[in-house]
Amino acid sequence: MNFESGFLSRLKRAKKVVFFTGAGISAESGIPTFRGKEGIWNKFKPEELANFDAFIKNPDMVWEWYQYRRKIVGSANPNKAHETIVEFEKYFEVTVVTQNVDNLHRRAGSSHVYELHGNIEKNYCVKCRTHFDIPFSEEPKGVPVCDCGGLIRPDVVWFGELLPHDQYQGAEEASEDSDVFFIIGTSALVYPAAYLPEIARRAGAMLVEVNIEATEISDRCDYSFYDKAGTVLPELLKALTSHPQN
Ligand code: BV8
Ligand code: ZN
Repeated sequence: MNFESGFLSRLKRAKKVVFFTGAGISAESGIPTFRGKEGIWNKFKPEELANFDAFIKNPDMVWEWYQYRRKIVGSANPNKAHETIVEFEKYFEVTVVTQNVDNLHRRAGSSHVYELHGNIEKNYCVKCRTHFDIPFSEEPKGVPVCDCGGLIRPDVVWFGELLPHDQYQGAEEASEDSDVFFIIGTSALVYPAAYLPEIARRAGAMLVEVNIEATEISDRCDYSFYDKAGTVLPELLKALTSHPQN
């Protein structure tokens, strides 16, 4: 993959780089995306599952869906895209802002990660809000109940729920402050996360998309690289570090 010299020189002059990521960055780790051909939304409808009413109406079904996804996440590993983002920390001040709940950026070793939509490996009681961050065994099936009688739910942000204030605020500040804002593996359809690229652009950041296809956000990006994140990012790092002088 060849990178335009204008792009490379602007990236080399950058200090602060944000990587805004979505499910596509974890696709090469074997975790299905939401809206792709093999996306999990094809089999299930988000309104049926990723919202509080669905959970209250059918807690066992929603709990089992998350147990199924936790199993996939548990056997997945960070891929070259996650690992290259960690390498970028040697050359830039890097902030990761992820919509993913799979914990792969942290497991890869990224130092600054904002998790906008929570973390599938964490749970809390809907009544007393006690946290249960240990994995629940697969048996007995069905939603676990807290000692206080409350249902235990995954610590993820469902549709219609507010994002964790500290995470969104931190992500917003990092976006406003960024010189380069990478948009990796996201359809950029889910708000308010999808506002962040616009916030970065307005603040003068260079927007760089990495996706296997064009998205909602493509025409607002300065550069788009259409290939897998696990291919583009390592090649970009190689291009950056093999001609340090120019
Ligand atoms: C809220 C966690 C306040 C749970 C998820 C405006 C403002 C505020 C809210 C809204 C608004 N407009 C609409 C809303 C409502 C809603 C929303 O955005 N709806 C959308 C669908 C229109 N937002 C909310 O409800 C948010 N809450 O704002 O509260 C409020 C309250 C009430 C009323 C108003 C406001 C909460 C949103 C969070 C929902 N939680 N998940 C769980 O995971 O189970 S959303 C889910 O979508 C995931 O978090 C996921 O990360 C996110 C985004 O999806 P993507 O990551 O982009 O994944 P996708 O499959 O779509 O795309 C993958 C991409 O990768 C593709 O482009 C593909 O081409 C690419 N790709 C594939 N392979 C590769 C690749 N790229 C590179 N390399 C590869 N190998
Ligand atoms: Zn409780």
